Amino acid sequence: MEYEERYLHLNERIDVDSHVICKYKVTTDMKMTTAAAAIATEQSTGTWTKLSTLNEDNFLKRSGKVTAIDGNVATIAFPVEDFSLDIGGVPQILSIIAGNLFGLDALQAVRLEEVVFPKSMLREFKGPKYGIDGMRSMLKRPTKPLVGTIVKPKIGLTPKETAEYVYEAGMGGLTNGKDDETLSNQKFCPLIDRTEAIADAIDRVKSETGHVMMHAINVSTNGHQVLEVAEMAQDHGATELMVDVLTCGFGAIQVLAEDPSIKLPIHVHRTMHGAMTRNPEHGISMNVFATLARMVGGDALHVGTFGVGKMKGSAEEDLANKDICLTKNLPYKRVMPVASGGVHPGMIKKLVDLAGLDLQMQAGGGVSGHPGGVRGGAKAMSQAVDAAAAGIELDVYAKDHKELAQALQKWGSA
Ligand code: CAP
Ligand code: MG
Repeated sequence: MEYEERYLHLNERIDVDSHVICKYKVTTDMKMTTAAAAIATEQSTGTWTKLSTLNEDNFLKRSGKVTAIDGNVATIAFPVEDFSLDIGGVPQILSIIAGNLFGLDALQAVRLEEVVFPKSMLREFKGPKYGIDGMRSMLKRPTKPLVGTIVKPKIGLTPKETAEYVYEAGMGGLTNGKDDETLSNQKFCPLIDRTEAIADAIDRVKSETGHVMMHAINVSTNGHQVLEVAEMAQDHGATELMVDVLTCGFGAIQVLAEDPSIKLPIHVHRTMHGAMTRNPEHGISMNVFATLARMVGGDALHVGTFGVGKMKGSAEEDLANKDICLTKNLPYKRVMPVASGGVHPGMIKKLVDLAGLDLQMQAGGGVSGHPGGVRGGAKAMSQAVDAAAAGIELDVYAKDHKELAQALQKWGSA
């Protein structure tokens, strides 16, 4: 490759305050230095050949630098001035750190494993409005894991049926409910009718028992509509909003988190992430998406089930996602990590042992598939969380808790 050696800055000290530093795992027949230089040039100043227009000054200032090669992992530092946050934002960040490089024919596969932003760039984002502490305080739940459900079936229930589900879930002790990612404003369950009915159900739970819960209304939509739809949901009594971050884009979260008219926490769903995160050799690691989701202001984020539930993932990978939600290295409120996907009461102790108490457990089928119905399932989930938070084995706790015993009998324990 022409110019290859000029992109190599191995063993040089790179100023971490003026670069975005990315690690790429590369599968290639080429020398790793050549492959890494190909990524650095494609994603910064260059293209595939020497250019008459690339002068010494802009080359030195603007080009990505390969700063380390460790086995098949290349570290590339991109100058902070290559990024345009006022106009461009996260879409432009992604098109540098995770853009054309995935299609380079010379690489069989490449995966963006990690990104570290300099403080100056992090300061341009505000992070979550509420995060873990804000959500805990709204829900009057200072230490135990939050415990929630996804209304199932995913689609098909009417607003009244959906609200009845949420009411039963609240009466069974759940702190959180949420729409599923494919529920929007279909004729069988219009968003306004559903939002109002659910708000009423949540009020009924509160007035009958004092128990507080929230339910995230899915406001995922086109870019030009998201603020309007979120305001509409809020005006009709929504207590939380949900956005599918990868189908809508990170800007959808940012506009809701930063707009002063929106007062609700934002639950970040990651539907479609498997297309990019699942292949260990190619794509984008979930921890990159978690970093961006926290920067733009998500309050709760799906991080996986630590290798326990129905979706592909591992304890190691999902703990790394959770760490991004909590790390003090990012100057924002902490994001509530959400464990969802095939969760049922028998998994809760294992999830808490693996990931701790700052977690939102969430079960759809694991609540509404319970023999005692939604209320029975909600009670079983709540009992499992209580047991796990107190360090008690589920089978021991189940001796005095009928609903948990029924759940363990139906689904076993992890
Ligand atoms: C869980 C869920 C979530 C998945 C997505 C579902 O339902 O609502 O969308 O958790 O996975 O539809 O599958 P169940 P992830 O509890 O019934 O499985 O959080 O890994 O993106
Ligand atoms: Mg779902």
